[in-house]
Amino acid sequence: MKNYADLWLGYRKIEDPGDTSLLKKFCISGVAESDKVVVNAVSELRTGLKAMLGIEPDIVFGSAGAPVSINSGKDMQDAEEYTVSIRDEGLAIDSKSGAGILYGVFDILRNVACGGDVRSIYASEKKVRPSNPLRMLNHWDNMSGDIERGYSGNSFFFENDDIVINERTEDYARLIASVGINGVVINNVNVKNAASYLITDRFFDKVAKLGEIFAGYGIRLFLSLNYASTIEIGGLDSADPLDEKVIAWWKTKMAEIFEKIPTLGGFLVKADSEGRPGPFTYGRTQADGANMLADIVKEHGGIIIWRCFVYNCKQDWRDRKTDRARAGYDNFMPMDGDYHDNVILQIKNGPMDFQIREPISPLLGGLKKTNQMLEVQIAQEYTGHQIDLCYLIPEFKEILGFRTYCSEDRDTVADIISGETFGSRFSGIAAVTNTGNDFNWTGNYLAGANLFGFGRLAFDTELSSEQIAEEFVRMTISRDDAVVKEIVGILLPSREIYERYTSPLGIGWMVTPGVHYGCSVDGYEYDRWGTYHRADHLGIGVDRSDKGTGYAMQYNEPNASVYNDPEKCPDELVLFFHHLPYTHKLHSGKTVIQHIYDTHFEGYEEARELAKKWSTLKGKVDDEIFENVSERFERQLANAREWCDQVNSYFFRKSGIPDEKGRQIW
Ligand code: GCV
Repeated sequence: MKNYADLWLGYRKIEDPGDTSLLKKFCISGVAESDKVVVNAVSELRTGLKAMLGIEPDIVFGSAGAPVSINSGKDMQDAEEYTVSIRDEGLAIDSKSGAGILYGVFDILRNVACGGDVRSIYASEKKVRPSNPLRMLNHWDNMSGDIERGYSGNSFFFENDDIVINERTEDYARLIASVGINGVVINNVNVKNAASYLITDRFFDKVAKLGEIFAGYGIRLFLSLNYASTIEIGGLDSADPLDEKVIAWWKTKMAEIFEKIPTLGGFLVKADSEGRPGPFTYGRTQADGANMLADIVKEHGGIIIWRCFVYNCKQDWRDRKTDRARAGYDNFMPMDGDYHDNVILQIKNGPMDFQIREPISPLLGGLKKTNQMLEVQIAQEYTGHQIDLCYLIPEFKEILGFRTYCSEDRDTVADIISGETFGSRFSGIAAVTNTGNDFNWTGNYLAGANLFGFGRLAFDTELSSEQIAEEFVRMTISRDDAVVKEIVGILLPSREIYERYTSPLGIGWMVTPGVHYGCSVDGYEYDRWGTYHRADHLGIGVDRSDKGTGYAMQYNEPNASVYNDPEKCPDELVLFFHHLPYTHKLHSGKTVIQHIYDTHFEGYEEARELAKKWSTLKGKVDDEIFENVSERFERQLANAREWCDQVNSYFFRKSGIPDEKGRQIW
């Protein structure tokens, strides 16, 4: 008996399946039968159909093309395309790669599991090409076994400074491949303990084994790297990217690493940020650092994913022109075009740090000559720690749909990261993942919707939040239409509800310092001199207009002008960009202060409604799931109450303006 849940690969039996004749015969073409990914795909098809329908299908193979080796670029994305069609009263799956066949299999199994009518779904040939070349999960798992910003137990990769490989490892690969993930970084970007660096002889065999398991599901393994490894483990006194000794050390090291771990895709690097070493120490640029490593890994087919989360966490906020939000753009824009072609810059969705509402980073659409990747976070660091429900897919849809005005057409974030806008070979999307070794993988069962949804959306950015939620519920919890409707109805508004009882109008950061759960209105940990929100008795918000920090001007027009003007700026971001009197009228017609009061009271009530809806599902969903989510809702309500009371009383006391609806403010 496994000590973890199957989640959406549970393949529950279908009692009344209707016409299943097409599912008895399959023809797989374009690939070799012996390809490891194809072998896994066939095994999955058999397992799924047997469990759901009791069918043991005939599977034949058509002609095979030349084998495709897994890589991280556009050519892989092309090879991952698959078609499913009806042929000779059976189903045919065609692709140029094993991964494509695997995705075709999961397409069919998903439709069966969701209760779809296979005959009509595949009546005309279904051709699917992933929207993004790279679709990655970033683990912030430490070798000790704990997870930075982990809310669902410990790591299932590491324990006591060693690597764990067991049945769960393979099932994890299956789970994430089933939603289209094709890259995974297994260790934290904060690579700290030199004694347990994964790029040392001590770990090569096990990392290679992990790489093979992932490769069997079309997933490439990546590692986070300590930029100063030359010093930490190399015995050198420098990590200067232009120093010949440093370059020589990396050349030898990389040759060894790629020889020992042949499936490795490359590295993810956090440099010059939050205490991590980087090229700035040597007066070099981020491009110098990234290019040095990229040039060396190139001959091994590797890529360097370099994070743009570079800011000075020790900045002196008393200087009102200094602004953390500006840092990404200020540090990376001047070198647009300097990054070599196997470097990808990985950019957090917002300029700060995964707050519940931020504008889109101006680097996305600012950079025009550089490979770009979007980084989002499904680990709910600032969005409720997988205690509070926060279905993030609607937020990701907004991010992807944002028009950057970086070109005449195809200018959305989705267009840019797909590689289409600028014709990039390497691009894509990564999520800081929300998994751990809890029985249900994500702490809260419903947080599984973010893991499932991230993968589905990364694979097909056109899918709606609703469709993704519905698939998740049908595959993971219940096929009963009424139950599905209820749970989808709980998931969909949860992000906006969370926003309402926490941070209004884009203000952010009012969380308990360090922990990032629970309300602390003045809690921004990096400003020892004041408050992040800059509230006084007259007003609130950060002036990022051209009269303030100038951040608004980092956007392309017309976005810059819209954000720069409080009259044009969308309400939900207005305090991110402007310092405004509490009496300022929003587009909604409400004053800022009344908006704060209303959203907090409403948010709390809406959270209560969600919990109430969930309570009606007792006996209609598995008890384990029911109890897990109920217990989380109980904690969420206490948290929401606390937020509502603290925020409202804080701003009532600051502003002296009563709630126009006369509600009790504590
Ligand atoms: C992995 C935030 C988090 C850190 C995280 C960092 C990052 O600051 O609080 O835990 O470090 O982002 O993205 O590198």
